[in-house]
Amino acid sequence: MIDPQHTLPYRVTDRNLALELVRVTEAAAIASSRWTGRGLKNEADGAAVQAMRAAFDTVAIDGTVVIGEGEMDEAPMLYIGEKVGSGGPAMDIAVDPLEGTNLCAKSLPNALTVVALAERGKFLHAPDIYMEKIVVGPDLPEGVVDLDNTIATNLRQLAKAKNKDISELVLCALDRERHEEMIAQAREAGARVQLLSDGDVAAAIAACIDDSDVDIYAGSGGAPEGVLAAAAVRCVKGQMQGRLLFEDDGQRERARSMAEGLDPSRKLGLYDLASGHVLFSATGVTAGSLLDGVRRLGPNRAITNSIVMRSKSGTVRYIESHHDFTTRTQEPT
Ligand code: VTB
Ligand code: MG
Ligand code: MG
Repeated sequence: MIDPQHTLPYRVTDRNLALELVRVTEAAAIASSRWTGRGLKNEADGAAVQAMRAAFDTVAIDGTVVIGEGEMDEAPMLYIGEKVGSGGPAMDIAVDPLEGTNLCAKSLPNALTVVALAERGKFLHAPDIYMEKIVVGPDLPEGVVDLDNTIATNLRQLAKAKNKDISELVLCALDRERHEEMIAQAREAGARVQLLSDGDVAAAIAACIDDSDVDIYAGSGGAPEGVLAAAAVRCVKGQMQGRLLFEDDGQRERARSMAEGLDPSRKLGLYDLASGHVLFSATGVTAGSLLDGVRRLGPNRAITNSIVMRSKSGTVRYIESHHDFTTRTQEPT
C-alpha cells in the first residue's frame, strides 16, 4: 500500500520496498545480460544503468543517489545527488548497476547488479577511491579480525574462532599486484587463497554465507563497493571494517566534505559504512557461486536469480523470477 501522505511508519513500507528493489536489479541484469561475453564492458554497463534508472521510476520512495555512477557532470544517470523514485519515504540509495563490467564483458562468473537502500543519512558518502576492507561472517566473536592486525594474526584468530585448522580457511582477495604481500603471508600462514579478477561485493557476501567456501574477504577495492558490501554484511550480521585509501590531500579533503562529520581517515566500522535499517538486492548477470546468471529461454523469456535482504528482519530471500516479455511492449531495458 502506498501512503500518499507518507505518514506510515518506515517499518510498514520497508517490507514492500525490499521486493520492489528486486525489480530494479532484475531489470538491470536482464538488460546487461544482452552484452554478456561480447567484450564491450561500457555497453554492458550503459544498458544496466539505463534499465536501473528506468526501473526506479516506479519505486515509491523519495530517493537520493549517494553511491552512484559519478558526479553530476560525469554521469548522465544515477549520478550522486540524483533524485529517483515516484515519491514516498526519504531514502538514500547506493547502486552499482553492473558490478563487474569486465566479468560481464568476458562472461566470467559473479557479475551482479546491486542496489542498497537506507533511511536518509545512513550510508557513508564514499568517494570513488580505494578502500581497504576486511569481512567475515556471522556468529564469530566481535573483533575476531581487525584491519590493524597482520593477515596471519587474523587468520589464526579466525581459525580458532571457527574451530578449524588454518589450512581449512579460504581467504578471498582481488588478484592485484598490490595484494601480493598479503597473499604471500596468508599462504605462509597456511591458508588457501581464492583470487578474483573482479567483483568484491560478491566476495564480501560469500565470506558471510554459510554454504560458500569463503571464510574471509580482505584487500582493497572500490570504496563505493565497500558501502554496498557493508549493506549486505549488515543484513547477514557479518563483521566488516574499511579504511579509505587516499592517494593525495585532494582526495582526503573530498572525502571529508562528503563524509558529513565523520573523520574519513580513520578505520571505519560496519555501522560507519551503513547504519539504520538497510535493504539490499542483487541479481546475477553471469552465473556465479552466489547467484545464477540471467538465463534466456528463447527471445521472449528469461529467468533471473536474486538475493534480497533486510537488516531489520535478517531475512535472506533468494528469488527466482520467470520473465515473459510478450506481455510488455518491450523487454525491460
Ligand atoms: C574494485 C572492486 C570491484 O573493480 O573496484 C575493482 O571493488 C577495481 O579495482 O568489485 P582495480 O582498480 O584494482 O582494477 C571491481 O572488481 C569491479 O567493479
Ligand atoms: Mg559500476
Ligand atoms: Mg563496481
